Amino acid sequence: MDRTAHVTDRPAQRAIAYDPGAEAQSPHFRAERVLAGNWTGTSTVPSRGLYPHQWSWDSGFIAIGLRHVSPLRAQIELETLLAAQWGDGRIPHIVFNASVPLDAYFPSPDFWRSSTAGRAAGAPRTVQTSGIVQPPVHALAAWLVHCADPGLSRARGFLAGVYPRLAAWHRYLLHRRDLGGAGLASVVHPWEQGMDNSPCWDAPLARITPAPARSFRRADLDHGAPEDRPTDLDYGRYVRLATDYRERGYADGVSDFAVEDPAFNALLIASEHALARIARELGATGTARHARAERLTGVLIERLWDRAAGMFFCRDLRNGELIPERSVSGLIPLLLPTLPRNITAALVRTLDGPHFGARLVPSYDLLGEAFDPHRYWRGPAWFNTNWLVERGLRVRGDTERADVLRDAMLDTADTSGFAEYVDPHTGEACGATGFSWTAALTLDLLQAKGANGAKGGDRG
Ligand code: 9WN
Repeated sequence: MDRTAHVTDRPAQRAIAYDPGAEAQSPHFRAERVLAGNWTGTSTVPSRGLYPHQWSWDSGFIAIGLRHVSPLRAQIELETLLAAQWGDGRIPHIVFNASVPLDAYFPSPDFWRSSTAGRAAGAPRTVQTSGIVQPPVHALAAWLVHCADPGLSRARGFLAGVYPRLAAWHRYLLHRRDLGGAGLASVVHPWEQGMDNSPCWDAPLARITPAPARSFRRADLDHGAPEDRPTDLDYGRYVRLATDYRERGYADGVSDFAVEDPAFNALLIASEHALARIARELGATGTARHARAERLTGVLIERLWDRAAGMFFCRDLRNGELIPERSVSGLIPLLLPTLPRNITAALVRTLDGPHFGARLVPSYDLLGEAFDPHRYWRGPAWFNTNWLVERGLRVRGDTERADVLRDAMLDTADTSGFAEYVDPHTGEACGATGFSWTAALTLDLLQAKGANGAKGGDRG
């Protein structure tokens, strides 16, 4: 695979040159423009100001949308990320761009010190990365990217190049991160699960002594309103956990924060199914991977399903208990093809009920004590999680609900200026605008809507 390729932003330039008048009016054009503006030549930043490097799960979602405008760029997006994989198989949550000033984002490369502190775990020597991970959406993304242009993919050997890396990534999660010993992967930092300040973390984080506020400088507040962002106390704890992990050489084992999360594991299982399809395309059978994914679905239910709540919860491995907080994470297993009918029916009831029934699916329980419609992952609706729920409904054949959610997402994404997150009731924009995965997933939904009309489709 060609990891050094630099491609220009041809699709967007073409669109501008061909039909500026009509195109400029379309959400497709505006979404494409966001991605063009955030493209660096080898990957896409989530947001020019707030997140000026490459993020792991962002790149997965970005590639899923980008495949409709440039399958080549979508392939390169994933290849660039995978080129920064560590020897132990982990895909770092941030790949730093060396040309961006250190103070543009915190924690910066001089905090993580990956090439020195991560040496024993096989961190790359030339590129600087963080030492933690993010949800494993990558194999699913790679498969969908392949399906968008199988000819190009085969000609470039895209799947053959990414397959060993994706397999090593899943091995890392299934072995080194099975801290609970039941087969599920655990996260050791709230940033790893991707929903940084979710109320699910309040209890496990309360045990962590925060790093003193004067020991670090947040860069996020230069770009975002403090009331939309995590608090200083949250940040103190994030810094403490990351520092301790770094001091252990990023070795996995006993950790003060260790949680089994439903969305993280559902994405791992969905990606394991995708890896089976990739293996098949490459000439193997893939049967063992499908079987493993099915087995893991059973473990997910055994470990994290809460019948009374009608959804999945997180499990805190420090005390072995379920965390009784309703997060959108607990609805995302709807994606899984082998979930029993009674569980999917309960999840759909929960989705429609008072805890989650809004214009867009909120990140957290509308009735929860900690609910805040504007603060980051404590209530606002995010487009990646809504896309996953929409896909789950579609997988179940629930076309009507999926169409309603899709249309609300499309409308809100465009009118909010492709916001990072929005008020789940009003759609009011929060955080950054021109956010890459919001634009990318808009393109994916528009494509499906265009291709399949009101019926939708599986976009595979
Ligand atoms: C920390 C990039 C990332 C997303 C996360 C989101 C936010 C970072 C931050 O931005 O996290 O990784 O600085 O707040 O919570 O899901 O991947 O868009």
